[in-house]
Amino acid sequence: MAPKRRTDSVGSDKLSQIAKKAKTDNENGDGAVTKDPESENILSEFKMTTVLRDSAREKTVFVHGKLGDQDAVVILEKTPIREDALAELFTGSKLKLEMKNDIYSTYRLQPPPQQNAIKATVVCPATEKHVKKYQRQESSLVKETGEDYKSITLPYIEKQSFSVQWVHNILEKKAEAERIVYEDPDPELGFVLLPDFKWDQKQIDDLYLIAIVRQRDIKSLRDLTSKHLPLLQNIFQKGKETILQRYGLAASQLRVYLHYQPSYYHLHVHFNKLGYEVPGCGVERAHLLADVIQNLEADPEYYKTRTLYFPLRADHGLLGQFTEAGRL
Ligand code: M7G
Repeated sequence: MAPKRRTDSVGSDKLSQIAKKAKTDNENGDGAVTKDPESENILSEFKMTTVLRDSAREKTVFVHGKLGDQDAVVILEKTPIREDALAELFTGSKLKLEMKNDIYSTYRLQPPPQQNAIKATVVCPATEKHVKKYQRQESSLVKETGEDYKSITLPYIEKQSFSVQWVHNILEKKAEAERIVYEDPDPELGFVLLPDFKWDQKQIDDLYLIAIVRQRDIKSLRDLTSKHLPLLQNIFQKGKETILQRYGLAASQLRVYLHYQPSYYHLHVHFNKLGYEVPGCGVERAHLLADVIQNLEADPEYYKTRTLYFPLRADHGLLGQFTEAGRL
């Protein structure tokens, strides 16, 4: 078996930074954080109220609760077992036999502490929309014509969408500046490529980066026309080149796509390692960047005029708007 590549973590944010954010708003009020090397356990103060969702298969749990007087969502996720950690796992763990039958036996293996990390993501203060986003819910497939977009979706997202302050912080280097993998400063064609916060950067198997465009007025796929082709081609080309140079992963090993609907209405492109089955990479939500480019080359107004389909969760406000308009 070929050894799995691992990456050196490029300065992932420390929990202590989030602690600062939870406790005090910074002077700009933009939630950006400064580096602090110590890691204080703010989660010792976390008072959980509900488990919003958990998955034994994905080894994750989404918990809603309070950090001080603020609502918070904490996501805990067991991290993948790295091949370069196996030797230490075998030699340095405690093993307790659970059962033995013929040639079969199962054990409870207690790894050394450094092998036992859990990735923790904290959203604080969390809005009601965040709580809903992470709750398990049935979804319905919505059919949105170009007209529906203008009359139902656009007015809704102009009023109701998640704040993109975190995106502006990245573009202005107020947060995650040390995590940037590549940036093109051009105001029209430029973008910032950095690890998605779902990726702990410990192994390539679950590689996940996002490219955030510098232009601030492109909300989603729906806003794209042929005039954006140079921007999209630039992201595709430079994103692939950077990932090859930095992580040794060829373009043929990448899934590069946009979400429709996204959660955050500032255009960004997802780069995953092919084969990593991440939520949101299914056909009902992901649009391959290669297809988007081809569609715009064939028809400059493709995404303005096409009927697009996407899933919405039962409690999503936009689903209510489509129902009210008699479009479901
Ligand atoms: P999306 O298509 O708008 O929605 O993607 P989704 O979150 O439903 O997939 C936004 C992407 O940005 C997701 O993959 C998030 O994991 C990622 N993301 C969200 N936030 C708040 C951050 C952040 O603060 N930093 C980074 N690096 N990534 C984030």
